[in-house]
Amino acid sequence: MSNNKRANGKKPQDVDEDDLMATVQRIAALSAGQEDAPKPPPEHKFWRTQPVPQTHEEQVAVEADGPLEPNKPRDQVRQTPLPLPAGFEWCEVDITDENELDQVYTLLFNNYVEDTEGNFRFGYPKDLLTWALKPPGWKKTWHVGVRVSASRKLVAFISGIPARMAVNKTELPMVEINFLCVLKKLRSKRLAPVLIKEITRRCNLEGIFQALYTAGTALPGSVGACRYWHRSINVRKLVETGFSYVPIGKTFEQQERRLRVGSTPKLDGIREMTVRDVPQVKRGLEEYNARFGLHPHFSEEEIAHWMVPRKGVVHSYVVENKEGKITHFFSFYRIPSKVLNHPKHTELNAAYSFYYFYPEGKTAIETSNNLIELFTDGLHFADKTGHDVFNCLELMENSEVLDACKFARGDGVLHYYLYNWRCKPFPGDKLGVVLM
Ligand code: MYA
Repeated sequence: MSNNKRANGKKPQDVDEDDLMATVQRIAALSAGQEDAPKPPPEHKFWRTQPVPQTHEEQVAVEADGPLEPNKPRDQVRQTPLPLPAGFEWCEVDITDENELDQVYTLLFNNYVEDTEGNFRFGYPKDLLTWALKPPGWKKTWHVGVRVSASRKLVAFISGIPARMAVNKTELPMVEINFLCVLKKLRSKRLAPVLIKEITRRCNLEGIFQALYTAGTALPGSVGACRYWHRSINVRKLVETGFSYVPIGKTFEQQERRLRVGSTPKLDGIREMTVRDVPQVKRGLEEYNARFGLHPHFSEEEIAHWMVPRKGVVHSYVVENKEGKITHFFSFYRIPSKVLNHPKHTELNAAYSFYYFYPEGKTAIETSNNLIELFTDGLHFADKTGHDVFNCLELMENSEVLDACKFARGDGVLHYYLYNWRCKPFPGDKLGVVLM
């Protein structure tokens, strides 16, 4: 969601006037000597000390993949937590405890990622947090919080979960880092680097030296960047909240008609995935994902965790042919966003494209049509399960369906990063991994 919605509620005809005003103000500032040439790039006091390629040039020039720093034996890893400012202390958050889960939920609900205009903020529900933070092999030591010693209030959080990742066919045990969050009041005090160093230490202690993470922010070491695309479903709500607008020259009714989602699925026999489908879905994904430069390897246990439907969290569908073979698989997960300061709407229900596979056709067009059919049914199910918008990133083969399925280009870009692993950056269609 962050920075990725299309417009801030302006009618399109307002845009030119605003742009003109901004230009006039900029010229005035320039002539008054208040603003000069482009700002210098950020110094990255923290990131320049970390094992990530420092510049894009360095990254594209990589000749051989590999770690930037060697693994350390356990006894050479710092054994004690990093120091925190007086009055704060580390904690391991127990996600299985309803009260502690609630504290993480509340911290994120009030402080996590917002769009650039501050109209929407991700509101990860508790059942989604449980799903995202407790995959097979999860570790409590990787759910790291900072509390105020006196009040016990949770004021910062960072999490890691284990994953096996293939990078240009090299299989690596990694940690996926997510949900880095610092209370708004404690921002810009260099707490984020401390959280990152502490989770690095905890991962190193478990013998993990590589990480995968994504961020809306451009930082050193990006291995790929993908734009967000949005497929409106509940057009009225999206327009009313300012998430999208009616294009110039179109009426609201025309826009609504154009974006109406099919009331029945297209693919014969498409149904919800069940636990019995796990082995076939694992095989299908393994085969399909192999075409990407960066992709996960899921065990059966992980497929059961990540893909078997959980109401309101993750939705997965399969097509099984007459011989009992699963030929198609499609999944999406749900992240609602809090609508900030709106008189009528409080929540926007967004579906996010997750993993899929489908049969290749005899021609490129046939193949592309098969994928379009699959996404079309995905949109149908997203609508049936109450989602207002379907979002996807321009990765995997998603660009094949964007026009045909009436997606609109978002403002936001998501950057992918690898920690302590040197490789050339990937174009979007070579990225085969989705984080929450
Ligand atoms: S991405 C989601 C991030 N969360 C949010 O956007 C929520 C709202 N924002 C906040 O809570 C704060 O603004 C955060 C920064 C916490 C983001 N990833 O403490 P500071 C660098 C990495 O004064 P604050 C997600 O969860 C920044 O460039 N670094 O800043 C994945 C600067 O360093 P440098 C970031 O605003 C997280 C320094 O922090 C990010 O108060 C992956 C400033 O610190 C960011 N998203 O707090 C983490 N934002 O001076 C990396 C800012 O060098 C994991 N910064 O430019 C690395 C792998 C670790 C494990 C390795 C194991 C082997």
